[in-house]
Amino acid sequence: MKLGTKLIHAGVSPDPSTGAIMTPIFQTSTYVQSAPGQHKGYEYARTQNPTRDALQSALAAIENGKYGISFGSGLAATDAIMKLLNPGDEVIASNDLYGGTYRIFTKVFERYGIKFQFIGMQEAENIRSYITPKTKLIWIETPTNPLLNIIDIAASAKIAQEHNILLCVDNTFASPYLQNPLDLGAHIVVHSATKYLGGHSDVVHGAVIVKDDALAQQLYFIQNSCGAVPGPQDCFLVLRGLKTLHVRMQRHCENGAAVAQFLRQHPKVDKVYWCGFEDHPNHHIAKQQMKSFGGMISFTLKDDSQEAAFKVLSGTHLFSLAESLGGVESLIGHPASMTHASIPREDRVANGLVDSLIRLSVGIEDVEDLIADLQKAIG
Ligand code: P1T
Repeated sequence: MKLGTKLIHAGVSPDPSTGAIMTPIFQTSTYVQSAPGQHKGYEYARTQNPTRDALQSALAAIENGKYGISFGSGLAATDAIMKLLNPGDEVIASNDLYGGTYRIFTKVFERYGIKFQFIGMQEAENIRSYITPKTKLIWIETPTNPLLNIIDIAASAKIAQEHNILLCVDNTFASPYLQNPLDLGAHIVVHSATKYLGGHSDVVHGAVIVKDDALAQQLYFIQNSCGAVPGPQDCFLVLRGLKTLHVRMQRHCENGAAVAQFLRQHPKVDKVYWCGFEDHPNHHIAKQQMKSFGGMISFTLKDDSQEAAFKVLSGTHLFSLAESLGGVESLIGHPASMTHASIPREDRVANGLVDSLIRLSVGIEDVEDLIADLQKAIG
């Protein structure tokens, strides 16, 4: 079955009691048993919920995995994956990544004795020199947030497999419409479903997808034991969002391409970060592993003062100044003070995330209006 059909049908079937085509929101904390131990497969709602079950099955299907495990946020999903590790274990992570991911790694899990190395992975072979006998996990985002670097998933997976290390890919920026990391050899896919999967800026949600039975059992155990589960209404919203992911992503990609080209020819714009440009350092890898190039773009102005960047950030109307991404409406953000403020400035700047960087999540409005909005703000 192809992705568009899976997005609409996977995991859902008419409600047996009424025929309702939409999966009901099972807003309940518990389930009645007819005698101790005699129940319909549901005992307590932290452990199981039918709305969550439908979503988890759909998530597994659209990432070509076997198991989907849902969480209350993308970071709760990350938290669960990190709990697969033990004190003393080491993680190699890409040096450009969501600030909240950096924060949970360095401020929470380092305290529990896990060691992190943040490295450039544009050359996947670079990973090899950081592997030690204690390395248990390689963590990548691709495209990265916010600099849109591309990391070769298949090459990273090969290195991980050779050393018996888990490879986790945060697929939030690409979504399963653009790439399926499990098909390229990754062991774990994680999503902030708050973004493209939900797609309407109305829910916070996280997802983990795996193929391996034992890994899935460990993750379900952590989901239930630690309890960072999503509510049924949020599961319903993500399930509904999924149904249009392919249609939305197609437009995000078209609009992203047009906005990237517009910015690139603008005389006041300096660098434009978008993996669809032929001269993007890893464009050839993006072309291999992605179906198209997405709607996330970052850029700087030739006037690299904070004042000039702030003028653009507060000068758009259709692009709303806000954290987050992947919704139908366009957003503009300032990573240094917003989404990536938790990364120390010297580390940020060393990796290219300068104070004047502006990030766009290009929505699915009419692109002529979006370009006019940017034109007005940039001047
Ligand atoms: O916000 P939450 O659902 O907990 O997801 C965290 C997360 C994980 N991974 C990536 C790649 C992300 O971009 C995020 C959240 N990012 C933003 C809020 C942002 O504006 O970049």
